[in-house]
Amino acid sequence: MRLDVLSIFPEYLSPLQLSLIGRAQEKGLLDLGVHDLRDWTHDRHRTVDDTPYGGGAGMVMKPEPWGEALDHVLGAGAEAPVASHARPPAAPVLIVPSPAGEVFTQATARELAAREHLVFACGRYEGIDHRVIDWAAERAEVRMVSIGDYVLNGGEVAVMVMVEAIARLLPGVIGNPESLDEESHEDGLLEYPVYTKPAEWRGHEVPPVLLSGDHGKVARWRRDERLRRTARVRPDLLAALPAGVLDAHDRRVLAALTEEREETAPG
Ligand code: JB8
Repeated sequence: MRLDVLSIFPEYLSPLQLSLIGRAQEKGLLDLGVHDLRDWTHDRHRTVDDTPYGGGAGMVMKPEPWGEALDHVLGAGAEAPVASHARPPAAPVLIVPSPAGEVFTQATARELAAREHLVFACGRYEGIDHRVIDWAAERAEVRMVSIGDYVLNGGEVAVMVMVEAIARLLPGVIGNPESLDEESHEDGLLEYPVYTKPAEWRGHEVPPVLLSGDHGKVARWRRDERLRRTARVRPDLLAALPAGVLDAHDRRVLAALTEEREETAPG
């Protein structure tokens, strides 16, 4: 997979050279290019921003440097407008972090991990002149993406989050890919709590079932803990589960939770 990141703070992206993503690059699984948007300015001050049409606070990123930068990273084949229905499957995806975008989830990470070329455009200030997004949509699949309902100063940190979530899904990046299956958000339930040695620590014991050696009981306990935890912390996830994910035992565990809550409810 080829990744290109465009930013006026390319050094913010240097942690991507470390650890998981750095090793994936060394293994040739990932080819990462980080580019300084100012390389595509032509004035003495390397200007990337200007005042907003219509007035208002803050500055807006000028379209011209973005156009030249995208010409460069999208490369040949991106010159002519291509209708969305006519775009080849290997067409690049342009990801634009924005609090106004669709929410990035594990499903988004899986979709993007299946693509050949991802380009990330990191905005700053009040964002990028919207004509850049409209123009690019004729050349690439464009997705404005938010990593959550809070506001950052720019897209760089959001890109780090997305690149880590995507890169770890690529074949060969994670040593033990089985560890990907049972984790939070892969099947709509949160992960079960985990423990290691010692069996007793500062007066807190490991749940005895985990020391029992009964693999069936351990699996059932873990499933119950995932259900209980999801119901408690993320009832929205539980409500969104597709039909058929919960079996009769699961539903009994959840019904028992509701009863416990009603018994202890005040009044
Ligand atoms: C300027 O919170 B965010 C985000 C905030 C931003 C820009 C991009 C993303 C650009 N502010 O996801």
